[in-house]
Amino acid sequence: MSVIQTRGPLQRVVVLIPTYNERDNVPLIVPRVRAAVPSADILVLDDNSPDGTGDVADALAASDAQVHVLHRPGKQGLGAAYKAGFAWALERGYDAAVEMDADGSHQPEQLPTLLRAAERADLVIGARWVKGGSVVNWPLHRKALSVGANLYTKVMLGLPVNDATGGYRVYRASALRSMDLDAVSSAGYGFQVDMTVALVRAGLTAVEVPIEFVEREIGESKMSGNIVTEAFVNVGKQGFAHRGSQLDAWARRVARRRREGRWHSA
Ligand SMILES: Nc1nc2c(ncn2[C@@H]2O[C@H](COP(=O)(O)OP(=O)(O)O)[C@@H](O)[C@H]2O)c(=O)[nH]1
Ligand SMILES: [Mg+2]
Repeated sequence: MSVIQTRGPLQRVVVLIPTYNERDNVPLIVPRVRAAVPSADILVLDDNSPDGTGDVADALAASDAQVHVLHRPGKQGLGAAYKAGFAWALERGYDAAVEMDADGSHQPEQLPTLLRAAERADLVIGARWVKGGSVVNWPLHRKALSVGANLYTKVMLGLPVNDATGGYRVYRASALRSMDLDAVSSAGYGFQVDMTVALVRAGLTAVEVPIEFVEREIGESKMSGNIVTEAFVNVGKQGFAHRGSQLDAWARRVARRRREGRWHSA
């Protein structure tokens, strides 16, 4: 990681909350965010949820000028929703965009700590798999999947973070502007990994802050086999490309040293 510089406090923050069938969670999460960080705005990114989440969010927005809703035509995945949210935030001149699940897994009460950390980094990841981080109410198979996915990602991509799949994040707007967001292709959970890769490629810094992740109590997870497969295949492809280019660079170095050695001895 390069030298950590103070980047200054964040004045205008927007919390992006993607939703798909979260009608009972939205009225809980929105007031919690408003109470935890009263200055922050909220943008609910709803993919035309069949359960009417969009209407519930509209009702909240109608009574609070700091709550906004972006209605999208249909279910296009978490990544696509966030990319639309980033564009919305950048157009409106926010200093930072927060990623937060609607289901209460990412506790708004921990957001002030994440925002403070963002004064010294381009990206802050609320991390489960670091000292002080934890997961509440996850069955063993979900824990194993997450730990395994992070290990796989670390081995394949060599990223300088321990929870590359974590979805509770703060991005500084300046970072989003300098990242190649078009290169971020995953629609599902691989999106978080792709974003981390894009950030590191842009020469930016990430820090991790331990969080307590609480499994949802209401509604259903949208995690599916397809989403896991997409992430696995994409990380694998990028990993082979990354490790391949490292091998290539190493082979070139060896060849150069051999040539130079020959010249020196000639
Ligand atoms: N807009 C939108 N939100 C989604 C989509 N898929 C999942 N989400 C939201 O993303 C967040 C995390 O999803 P969740 O199902 O809780 O995944 P899990 O925590 O990994 O089990 C929740 O707020 C979901 O409502 C989608 O296709 N579009
Ligand atoms: Mg969840």
